[in-house]
Amino acid sequence: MEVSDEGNVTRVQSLAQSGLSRVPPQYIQPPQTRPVRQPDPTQTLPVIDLSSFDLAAVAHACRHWGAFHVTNHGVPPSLLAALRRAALSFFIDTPMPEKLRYACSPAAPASEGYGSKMLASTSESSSTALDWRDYFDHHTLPLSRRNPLRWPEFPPEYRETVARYSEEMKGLAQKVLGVISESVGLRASRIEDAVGEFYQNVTVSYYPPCPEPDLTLGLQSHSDMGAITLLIQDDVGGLQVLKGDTWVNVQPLQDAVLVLLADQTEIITNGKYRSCEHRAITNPDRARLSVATFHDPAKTVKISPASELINESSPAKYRDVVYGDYVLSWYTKGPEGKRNIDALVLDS
Ligand SMILES: O=C(O)CCC(=O)C(=O)O
Repeated sequence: MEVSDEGNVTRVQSLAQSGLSRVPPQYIQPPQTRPVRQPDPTQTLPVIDLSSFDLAAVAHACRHWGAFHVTNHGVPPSLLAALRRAALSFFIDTPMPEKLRYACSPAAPASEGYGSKMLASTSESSSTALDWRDYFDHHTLPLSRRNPLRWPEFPPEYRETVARYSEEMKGLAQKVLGVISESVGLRASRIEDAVGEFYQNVTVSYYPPCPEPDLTLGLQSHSDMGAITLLIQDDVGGLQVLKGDTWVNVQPLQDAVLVLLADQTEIITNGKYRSCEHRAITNPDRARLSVATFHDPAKTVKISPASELINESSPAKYRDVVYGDYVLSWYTKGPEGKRNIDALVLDS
C-alpha cells in the first residue's frame, strides 16, 4: 500500500482514499479512549427555542450538559447550507496540489489553513494518537486577523460565504451569551463584557470514512478553550458529548445550531455552568463534515469568576487566568478531556 505524505503531513483523506483496510498504528487510540459505539440511547441533547426566551430551560441545559441545540436562531438556513456546500467542495472537488497551497504550518498551533492533526504530540501530552480528520481553519475576527486571500478561491462564492457566516455567528454568539448570562443571574452583557472583543475562528472538520472506527477517534476528547462554540454539521452524525461519565451521541438536527459552552464561560460563571467535554467518532461508510465557530477572548484578557456570583457560601472556585497563558498550557499539555481547566480549580 502506498500512503501519500504531502509536505510531511499525512492527509487523512489521502489515507482513506488509498483503500487501506487497517488504520496505521499512529491513529490507534489506547483502549481507554476508544469510542463507545452505542452510548446511552435514552439521552438526547436539549433543544432551546431562542424565540421563547425560556431561561429555566437554558439554565438546565447549561448546568447538566454544557451544550444544547438552538432553533429559531435567526441565521438563514440557506446560509448554513451554502457554507456546508462550499466547505465540502474544498475537500472533495479540489485536487490535492491545490489544497496544499493552503496548508497550515504543522509546527505552529492553531495556524490558519488546511491541516491534519489537532496537536503536535509533546513530551507532556500522553495522548499521542492522531485524529482521523483533516480540517481548514479560518481566522475571521477581529477584522485585523482576517485575510480572505488565505482561504480557498473555489468555489467562487467560498470567501464571501465564510465572511457572511462569520458575521452571523458573531451575532448569534452575542445573543446566546446574553441568554446564558441572564439564566445564571447576571446582567445580559456580563459574560460578553468579561470576554471582550471576540477572537473568532471558523474551523471546518472533514472526517473521511475510517476502516477501523472502533480503534480510532475523529477528534480526541476535549472542551473548547474560549467562551462559546457554535457548531453546524451534516446529517451523518459522529459528535459525542460527555454527560456525567456517559458519552451521548448528538443526533444532527436540521437547521439547528449546536452551542458548546467553553472553558472561559465555566470560569466566569464560577463553575455554575460547566464547559462541555466532547469528541468525534468516525464510521466506515460515510465522510462527515462539521463547522465549529470558536469565540475566544484576546490573549491579553484576564478571566476571573464574576464577583456577583461569589459570596461566603459560594467562594471563587477558579484561579484568575490570562487567556494567552491558558492557550499556551492547552497546546503544551494537550486537552485530554478537561485537564487544563481542572488545573485552575482552587482547593475548597
Ligand atoms: O466535528 C465535530 O462535531 C466536533 C468538532 C470540534 O469539536 C472542534 O472542532 O473542536
